Amino acid sequence: MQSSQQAHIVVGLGQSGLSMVRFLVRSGQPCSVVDSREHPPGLDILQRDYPQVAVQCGPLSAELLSAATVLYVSPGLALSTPAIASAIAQGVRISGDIDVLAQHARAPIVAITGSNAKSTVTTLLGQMCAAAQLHVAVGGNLGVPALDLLDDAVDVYVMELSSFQLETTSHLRARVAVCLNISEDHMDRYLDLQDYIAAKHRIFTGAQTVVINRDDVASQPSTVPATAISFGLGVPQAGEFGLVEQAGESYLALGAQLLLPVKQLKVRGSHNYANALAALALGSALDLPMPAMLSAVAAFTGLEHRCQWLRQVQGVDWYNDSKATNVGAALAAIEGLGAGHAGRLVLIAGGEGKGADFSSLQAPVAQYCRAVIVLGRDAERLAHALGAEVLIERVADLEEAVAVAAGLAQGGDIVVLAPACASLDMFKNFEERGEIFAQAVRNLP
Ligand code: UMA
Ligand code: ADP
Repeated sequence: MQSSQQAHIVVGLGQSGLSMVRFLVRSGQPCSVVDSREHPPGLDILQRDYPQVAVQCGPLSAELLSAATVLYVSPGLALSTPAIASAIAQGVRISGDIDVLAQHARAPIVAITGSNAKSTVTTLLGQMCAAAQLHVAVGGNLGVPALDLLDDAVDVYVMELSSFQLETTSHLRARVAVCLNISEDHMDRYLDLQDYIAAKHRIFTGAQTVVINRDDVASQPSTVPATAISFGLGVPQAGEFGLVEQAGESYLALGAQLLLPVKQLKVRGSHNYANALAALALGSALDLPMPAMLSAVAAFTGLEHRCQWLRQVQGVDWYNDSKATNVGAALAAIEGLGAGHAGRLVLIAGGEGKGADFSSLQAPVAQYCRAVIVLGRDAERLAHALGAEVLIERVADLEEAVAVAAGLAQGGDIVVLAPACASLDMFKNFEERGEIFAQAVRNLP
């Protein structure tokens, strides 16, 4: 293990840690790695590709970390982890993969955070940039780790950033930054909602332009610069993105200029219109041509596991919203799908609740749901929060949930998996949860 005062230590050996090592080795900077797990996921790759990089697995040593010059901390590790906190107290510099990307990228960075819709808006903006013939790199919290995208041929980086990544990022200076929305998430990691919001708002540090959500005050920076571009579901003022009703039709609009009737979008629900408007605002901050942006919006079919329609069985529509890993996303599904279907939703929910308060689900569930099927670690806590106004069924796994839902739903109903919880108590990730659900739905007679 490196012991000099110039030590650069990568803390955590998941995807971010490995990409950090790849970058440091490529740039000729000596580094070592620590991970609190005995068998971190990237260990085999590290030992095969970088035998010269020392690695120490098992409980983190405060003494070792405090002797470093810089710690590149992976997002899955809180800075309050005692060994990291004590290194910070000794004056050790903290960085992370996004911070390093920002210091080395030669092209502008679009930085996208928020409690929900990050992946959707990041992907859509990436498609807008591609439609505008730009060489665009899309990734970050979504897909490819940031430093694996670093390339001088890139014209623009479109980066989805989590609050965890932002905690270790001090040099972002994004060309344009947005916090799409705020609702409670990751309460097992933050002291309270304000602490979580403060991490999210780090995205605005040094940004040239910001995009703001007019409908969500908590998402807005404390000082809104004059160059800000806004989006929201209301009627837009000049220079703002919003929705305009004309002759019984609703349009995406820029001020008074009608851009596209929402019925031409391939995704439904007001949250998806907000996402399209956010991407248009970000694209306009990059000066993308409007026709290219609108062709991407019209072609966008949404992402898998996000309120995705699966099939209709005996008049019942089945949706997979496995990515609804927090209460805000589950609310968007219940209210979006439930509009016009009061009392006709069968909701499948539960999992690892991340310390969330589920009480805001009670009223919409009572209004829209015929029944709720609960499972996973926080099933009882969720059932308790939903109260006695709705039928609640408890099940052991997703296959049973699908069978019970099929028995409860009647023609014209909607069944949706929108867990309001992370998947990690029962599944590898939300994708695996969504795939198992979709398979069970495909198996229905
Ligand atoms: N861990 C330890 N000890 C360590 C290091 C990590 O126990 O020493 C644990 C963490 O607590 C966590 C897991 O290992 O449970 C993974 O942590 P990590 O930091 O190694 O994660 P990576 O593999 O680098 O993946 C991270 C993001 N994961 C997290 O922030 C937890 C991935 O986002 C992201 O795609 C990837 O970097 C590339 O940028 C995933 C995610 O769940 C999809 N993100 C959260 C979310 O979207 O809600 C924030
Ligand atoms: P993120 O990357 O922030 O998790 P995703 O685009 O993957 O965002 O969507 C996560 C969840 O949030 C999905 O359940 C999706 O249906 C829901 N969602 C998408 N857009 C919004 C929005 N504008 N407001 C609330 N929930 C949304």
